[in-house]
Amino acid sequence: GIRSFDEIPGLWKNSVANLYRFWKQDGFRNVHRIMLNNFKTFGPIYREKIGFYESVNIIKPEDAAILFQAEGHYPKRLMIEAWIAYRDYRNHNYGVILKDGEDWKSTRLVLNKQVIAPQVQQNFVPLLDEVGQDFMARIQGKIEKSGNNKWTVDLSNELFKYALESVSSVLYGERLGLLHDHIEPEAQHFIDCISLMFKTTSPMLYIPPWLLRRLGARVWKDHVKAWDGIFNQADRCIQNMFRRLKQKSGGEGRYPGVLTILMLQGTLSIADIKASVTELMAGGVDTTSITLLWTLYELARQPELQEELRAEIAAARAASQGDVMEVLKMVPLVKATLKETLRLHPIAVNLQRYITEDVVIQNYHIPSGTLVQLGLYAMGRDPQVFQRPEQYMPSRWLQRNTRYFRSLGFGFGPRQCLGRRIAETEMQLFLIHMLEKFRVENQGQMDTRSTFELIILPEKPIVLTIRPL
Ligand code: HEM
Ligand code: 2DC
Repeated sequence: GIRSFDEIPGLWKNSVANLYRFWKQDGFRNVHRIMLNNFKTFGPIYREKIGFYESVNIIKPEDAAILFQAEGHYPKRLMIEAWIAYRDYRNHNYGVILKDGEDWKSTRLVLNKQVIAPQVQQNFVPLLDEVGQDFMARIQGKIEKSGNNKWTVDLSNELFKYALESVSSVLYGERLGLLHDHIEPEAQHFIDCISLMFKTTSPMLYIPPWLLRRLGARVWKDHVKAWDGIFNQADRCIQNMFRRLKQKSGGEGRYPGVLTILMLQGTLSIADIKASVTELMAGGVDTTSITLLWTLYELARQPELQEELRAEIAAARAASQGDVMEVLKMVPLVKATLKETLRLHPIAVNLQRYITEDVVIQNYHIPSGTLVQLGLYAMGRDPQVFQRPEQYMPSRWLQRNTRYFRSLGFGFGPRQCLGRRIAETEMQLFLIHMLEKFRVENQGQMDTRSTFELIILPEKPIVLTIRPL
């Protein structure tokens, strides 16, 4: 017979005690490791309640399929209360990340056409390609300045700037100039605010922001400061475009960027456009840069893999006769490399939905309305899902059996990552240019662990050495 919801194993009966235990384990930074441990203890499904956060957790691709079939017409993921609280506090509109129901759907459909539809990629490619080339020129400059034909560096801030320059070029159709030697302090402040915003969000997953606000907690104050910095800078960029738009009409036929198109089109209100463009700008920095950093970290450990990728890229270049769009169609191993990075180092520790119908998973009945989470980090490391999961091996993605609900780094379905097309294009172009010009090495250091600050990121700086080929 099918077992009941209350028979699901796990720690959910005393949420206050669970929060205390969680806190003692430094759980706020170890969410991903605690999750691995829970699947080991309880099996492929467990129920959990920590403080105010209640969920059912699953790990198998087959169960992910059931979850996403039950997501309904308006898929709803965990609402990040802290992000909502900030917007309410400052009277800002919700953007696409925080919207819900019909309001989410109609906004998302308008944005889809400009940001994620396959046809728009050709608009992004020339912009992102140029940013990629500029980044490589910057590295070359650093190498030359060093005097010993190499550059040893923690690339994270360089990659933040690369990512922000990339996403801004697509949103605003013009360059911010973040790859120059001297950048505006506001831009660096924006980057710092995003990291702080993520970091201060994680405790507020378990303890509600209204409570922390009433207690005058530091974490709430820092969170507000961080979002203020983000909104101010995004607003400055958006206002700039407004002014330009009023001055001159028609920009010599070149692609004007997502923001201008949305404004000229007039389907979304100005407040809605601002809210979603701010989210896209903020969502486009740490995500792609950290994924690229992990990729370089893994490639530094496998020089042979770098060679294999170089060969693929060289062949694609030769066959494409200068057309970058064509190159992107001929580099399956480059794409597999990024998937492999997201398997071992996903940005999102889990994917979640409030299910809209009753389902049966692992022979347990789960009622409609339950928050069900697919443990993406744990699935990527499950030997029953991926053979030899500890091995970084992009070629596994070129086999057929890796297709079914396994490549989920950007989520799934109509609520998947809106920035996916930008992210993938930006990261593919980065790797192509990087491998065409440089070799990446490490200092023979040991494994770098990750930490949870809402997104998963390296616990310690990753130092790499870059040499010209
Ligand atoms: C949502 C991952 C880059 C903007 C998401 C989700 C994931 C994700 C897992 C939730 C999807 C779901 O619930 O099914 C990633 C990864 C990235 C990345 C791994 C890069 C490696 C970006 C970029 C942007 C962005 C570059 C902006 C340009 C968004 C937005 C949503 C989202 C707006 C919410 C969409 C909605 O609620 O309708 N992302 N993301 N992301 N992401 Fe990304
Ligand atoms: C964090 O348990 C862990 O792409 C929670 O670009 C569940 C959860 C819910 C939503 C996820 C979040 C996790 C991680 C960060 C994500 C977010 C949805 C979008 C966001 C995955 C897994 C992210 C990083 C966006 C952020 C855009 C923001 C700056 C406006």
